[in-house]
Amino acid sequence: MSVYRPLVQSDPTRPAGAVLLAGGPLWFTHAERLTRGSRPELVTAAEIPPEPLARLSASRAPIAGVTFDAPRLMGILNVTPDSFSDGGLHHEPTDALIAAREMMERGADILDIGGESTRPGALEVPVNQEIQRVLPVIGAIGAELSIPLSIDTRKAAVAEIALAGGAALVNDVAGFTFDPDLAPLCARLGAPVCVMHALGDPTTMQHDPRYDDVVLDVYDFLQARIDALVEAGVARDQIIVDPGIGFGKTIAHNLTLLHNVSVFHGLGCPVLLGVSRKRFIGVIGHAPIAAERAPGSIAVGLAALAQGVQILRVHDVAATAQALRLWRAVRDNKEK
Ligand code: HH2
Repeated sequence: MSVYRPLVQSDPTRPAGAVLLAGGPLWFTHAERLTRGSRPELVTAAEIPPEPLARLSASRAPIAGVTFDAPRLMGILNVTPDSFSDGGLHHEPTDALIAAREMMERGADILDIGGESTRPGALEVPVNQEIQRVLPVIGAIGAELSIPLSIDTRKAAVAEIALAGGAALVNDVAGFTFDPDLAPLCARLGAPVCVMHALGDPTTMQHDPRYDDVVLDVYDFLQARIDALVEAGVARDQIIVDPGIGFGKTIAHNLTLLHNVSVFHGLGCPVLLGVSRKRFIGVIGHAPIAAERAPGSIAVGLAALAQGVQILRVHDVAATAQALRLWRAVRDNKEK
């Protein structure tokens, strides 16, 4: 089976035969056909079979009230003592609320609340402790701010309480493979989901990860998880996909996925990407301190947006939003 990586363009003047990517405004006339064990082949859009072409081009439905006619930012709010870059900063609901308000005012479209670090080597947090961390924060933000909240959890018990408390999306870094009750719960409650690829669990995932073909392996995993979620009753148009940068991946794996990221549009879902402050940014960008990795994170994020990625998950909302405004102004030759 082949998959198609659209070669995405953005100029307002489009040639005849250009196909809108995910409903526009980006478009493509050619794609790379990727097949296991073969070299990529350049094909025209007209050579892509109807089914994959329809998935590449269809508009994406809004999810949790967020539309995908423009790039969106998901602000990260970790309510953990040990997250790799913002651990311990937002432990108290009042601190989390201040951070949430600032992210919202500075350009976040959605906030992702997490009570369990999934950095490499992290240990599992007991359900009750995870709930005690996230629930007061979700309550405090929901009472004051009007912004969709995502719960970053692998566990049905945590998701259930977070959704009842006002969260609007379930973001599972284990791709709904950790807790068999999570997908049926989301289906029952009609909750949208973000399904991310990870190889192994956080405790061991960076111990020599290997792939047959990293792009196609991650693609096939996400395709299988979409099928399983739909089978469990989750609406297909309420699924976001994420290749899971840094989760069981070497730097070379991360770079290959990022270089080819537009291939994931072939899954027919909005694509979310989390590169913010991750280790490869520090290594390639010569920035050993995680909090100093905004420039590299933004550079990688903008490159992904140029390939049509719909949502960036970021720590540095204000800096990313500023970069995004300028990037779009120049791309579209328009001040606003
Ligand atoms: N990365 C992290 C956590 N959740 N969710 C999605 N969908 N995609 C990601 O890339 C992703 C994620 C890890 O980053 P962070 O939350 O900053 O750190 P920690 O896991 O240490 O809390």
